[in-house]
Amino acid sequence: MGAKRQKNNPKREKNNQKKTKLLSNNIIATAVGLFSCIAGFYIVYFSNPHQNKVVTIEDIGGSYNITCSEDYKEHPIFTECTPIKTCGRFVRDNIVSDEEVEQLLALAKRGFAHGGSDGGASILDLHSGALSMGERFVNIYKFLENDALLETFRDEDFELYNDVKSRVHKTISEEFGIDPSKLYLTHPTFFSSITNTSAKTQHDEYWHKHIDKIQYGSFDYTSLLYLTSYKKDFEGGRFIFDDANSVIIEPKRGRLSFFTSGSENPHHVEKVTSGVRYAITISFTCDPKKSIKDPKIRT
Ligand SMILES: O=C(O)CCC(=O)C(=O)O
Repeated sequence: MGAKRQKNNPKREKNNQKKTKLLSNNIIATAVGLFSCIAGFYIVYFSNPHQNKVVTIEDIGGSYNITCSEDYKEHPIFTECTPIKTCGRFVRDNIVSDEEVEQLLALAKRGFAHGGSDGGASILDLHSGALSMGERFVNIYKFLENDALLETFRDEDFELYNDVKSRVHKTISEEFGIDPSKLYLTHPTFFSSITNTSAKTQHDEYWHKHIDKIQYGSFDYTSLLYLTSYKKDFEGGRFIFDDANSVIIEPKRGRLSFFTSGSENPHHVEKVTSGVRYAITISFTCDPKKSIKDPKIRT
């Protein structure tokens, strides 16, 4: 009966026709969307041999070479050092001992105890003295009284820090075939501490994809020495190279990762979801004008 009434009502019939047209348009759009998703899935599936699998740098042998980007050509070139022909990524787990990691971690914790960012990502730079504090930075060498400074930073800690830096310098020089006297420590080289506290300023937003050569200018070789371990001391916070295979480095105590700093190595750090992630970023340049000196306690 209802059907008959509808048949006799031209306005309603027109509405029904409109609805049917809309419905068939929606079905076509859904089908096209579904097809694109399936096609997209197959393209990714077949072009990425590591699909559905976390590819850690260990899976691919701890190191590999990649083609250098053009970034370095926008800066002075030092033929014996600048990464023009040889670029790559490495991980080494045997550069520092467990005891040395503990000593560096204790040093970092004592330093950060005097400040710390309100937004969860803090830095402590022993070279310049920069320490995150609230939403800004202070110079810890000016901020602390002499006694507090000497209690926080002991001579033996600075000796170890400089010694570890020299070992990292030697390792990078050897792996990339650079004369060590042509490779220099550069700014910024710093301890970092990351928690899951929400970011308050741009400085706290460590998780964006970036390229060190573009972000910092002076960097030619970046290294990271991890002082705490993924899954043991913190969750999240893995280091990810943002290219086709998204190769992942899982931080662990004493693990050194190093790589050329240009666009061949775009990367980001996942958000830390719990615990505290401590690391040291140790940066090297081929430009002697951009070199920095080893830190000294400045009382
Ligand atoms: O701490 C890390 O693993 C990387 C940090 C980083 O990407 C940076 O400081 O530019």
